[in-house]
Amino acid sequence: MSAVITTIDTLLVDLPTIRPHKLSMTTMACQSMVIVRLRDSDGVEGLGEGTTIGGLAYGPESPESIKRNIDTYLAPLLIGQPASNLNALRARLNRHARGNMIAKSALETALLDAQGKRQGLPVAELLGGARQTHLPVLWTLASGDTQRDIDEAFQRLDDRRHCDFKLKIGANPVAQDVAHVAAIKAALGDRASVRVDVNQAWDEATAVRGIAALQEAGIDLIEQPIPAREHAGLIRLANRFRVPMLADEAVQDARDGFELAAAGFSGAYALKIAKSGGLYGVLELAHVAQAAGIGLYGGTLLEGSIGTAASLHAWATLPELAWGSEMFGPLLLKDDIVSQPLDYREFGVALPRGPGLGITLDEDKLAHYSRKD
Ligand code: MUC
Ligand code: MG
Repeated sequence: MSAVITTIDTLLVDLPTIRPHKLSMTTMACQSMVIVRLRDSDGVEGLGEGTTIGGLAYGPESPESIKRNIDTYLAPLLIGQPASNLNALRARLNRHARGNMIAKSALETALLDAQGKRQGLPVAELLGGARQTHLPVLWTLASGDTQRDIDEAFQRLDDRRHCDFKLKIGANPVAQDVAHVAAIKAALGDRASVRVDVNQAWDEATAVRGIAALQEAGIDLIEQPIPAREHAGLIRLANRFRVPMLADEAVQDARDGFELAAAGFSGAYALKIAKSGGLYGVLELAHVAQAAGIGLYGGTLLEGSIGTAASLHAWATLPELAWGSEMFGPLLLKDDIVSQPLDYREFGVALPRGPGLGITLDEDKLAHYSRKD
């Protein structure tokens, strides 16, 4: 008889960051993640992670709402169902629960991990097979201090850890942000690609001024300069400047990706399993982007090792990520809850091996960092 889903437990885990991480809408000192442990009637356990940035600063789901909505609404839809028909389970969740993409992503990750373990296959193989096993990873400079960011960048270049850098801007007046970015780019020169993420902080007129100066300073990519829903404005900016635009908050799923491309956007899309409700949804978006000639970028909501591994299994199935990836979440955290950390080297990260996600929990660390409410 095929296995059914028997229990789904969720835990809130708070891990401190190695330094303050400053974005336009929040400064993080710790990352909070919801860890999902799903068990099936054949004894197989699947792990998942649902993580966002800064409570409600990034989007409508908070760590606490993700946990509560899984416990109250989503887990009961899955308990007792056959564990291996992922398409049917995904349709069931989407039919009975709107939105809650991060929570759905955490559950889908756990279902895929369990299915991979059951079949003795890595998640990338369940998704058709890996086309790359070492993925490029950039680093985000976001200490809030120009000299500290420059020192951090040189350290990572010297360690052969990262050679592309993303700068978080938008919290300060545009002239101050531009001076900060230009100083970092001037210090790094041709040794590194420097990009910026404005996280929706500018209006279009400010974006025109800011992007003109950033293009002049040699910046390679401008991420989400204006609010997510201003698709027409993003298209105007993409047409106006030589430096490409990266749509992040503007594209959640395949439908957004289709609409933006059909309306004339050129540039790149940031893929995030959390935005698209899981690995299947994010690959649908990737395939729409590929059909429209839009570049791909493997994005993160600063997940820990479980969410990062899940994303890597999805990105590995794609032929090419024109803009690489930012799957550095675990490196921003002081500690980890897995027994074997991801293998970061040579400016990238290795796709984990082994069945499922290829990740094992460190139960002591998990207990230590779990929120005790
Ligand atoms: C975002 O908006 O891209 C990715 C890297 C980082 O530092 O923040 C995230 C979120
Ligand atoms: Mg972004």
